[in-house]
Amino acid sequence: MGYRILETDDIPAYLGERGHWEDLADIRVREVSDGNMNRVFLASSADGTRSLAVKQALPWVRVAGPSWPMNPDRADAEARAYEQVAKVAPDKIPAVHGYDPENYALVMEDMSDLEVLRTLLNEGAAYGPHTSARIGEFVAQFSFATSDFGMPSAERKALIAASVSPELCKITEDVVLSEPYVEHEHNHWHPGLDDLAAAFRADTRLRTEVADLRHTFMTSAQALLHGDLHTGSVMVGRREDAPVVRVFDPEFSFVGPIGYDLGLYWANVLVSEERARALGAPSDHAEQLRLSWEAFEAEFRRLWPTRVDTFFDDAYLDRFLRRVWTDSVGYAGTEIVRRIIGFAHLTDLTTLPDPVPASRRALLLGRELIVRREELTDIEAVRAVVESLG
Ligand code: SR1
Ligand code: MG
Repeated sequence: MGYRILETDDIPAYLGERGHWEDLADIRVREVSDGNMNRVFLASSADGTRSLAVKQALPWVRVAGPSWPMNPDRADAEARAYEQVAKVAPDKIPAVHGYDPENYALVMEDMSDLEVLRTLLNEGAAYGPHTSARIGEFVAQFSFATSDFGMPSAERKALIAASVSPELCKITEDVVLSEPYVEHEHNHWHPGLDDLAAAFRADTRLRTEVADLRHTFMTSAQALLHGDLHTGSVMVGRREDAPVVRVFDPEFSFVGPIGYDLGLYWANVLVSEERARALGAPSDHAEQLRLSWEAFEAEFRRLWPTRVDTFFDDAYLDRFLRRVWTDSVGYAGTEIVRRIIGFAHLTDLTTLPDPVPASRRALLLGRELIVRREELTDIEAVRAVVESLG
């Protein structure tokens, strides 16, 4: 790919060259790469008063290595998503100090005073009253602004064209929206799930419903998405004694169905609930779908009077939100299933003393959400499915 792949020792000079750091003698760097795809470095001054994060996309999937090449222009998608969110919800993303498209590197706010939501949940923390509401608002603000309701038609068409992200979308179309339902070398699962994995591959009704969700993902250009909004893409904490929620890592961003973002969050919430249940830990997890949906809907409705095209009337808003709800339920199901029998699993389940009972419940829940999404028309209906799992 002919660009400079940064190592820890390169970061001081790199930050100096890019004008982000002057005193290069006073800089400490450590690599904190954690996700599946990229490298992240933290640079800080010796007294800790200054710090920055540098994130670089590699020309392959980080956890797989060069055997799984991947276009680093996913960093362009990430920078573009941050640019759009910064216009409408700057308090919900890290500050971006600069993007270097030649080296696919972002220089951003250091968020190491915050914690990854998944990490906290795995340690037994509650969500608290703010996190899911902020996520719902985030999805509403970002999606409204980049939809045909928030953006003039010509500008929207330009955004759609600029945001086409074939390789990253193909990952999702494969690892989330097809591979778990067929034989594929990427798939793996706990031997205690052999029967369910086989049953899912043989389940023609399930396959057709996943095909429908996959086609919607491929064709429904509703709004610019985060594209991978799981609990590992959210950081939480407190600053100046106020709760802070930051969504990060939008490299899978593209113009797609809004329900994909909400659904991914819901899936990860529901899996975290299964972890808490398996450990017998009291939790507020069961409240989180409601909190996120109510905040999403309230914010979308609050923005509606500002829409740029008033041919879309109030009755259409109701219809549109119902469609987003139904898509969200379905995509939540696909995200749960792929995280248990597909390529990339969740530590929520894999670190349980016995992952099998919770994984079985989650798989069955995922299937119900996919195949019954049209009839699960409200929170109570989804909760009834969760509680019916026994
Ligand atoms: C090959 S990438 C597998 C998963 O990691 C990313 O975080 C996305 O969730 C993707 O589906
Ligand atoms: Mg990620």
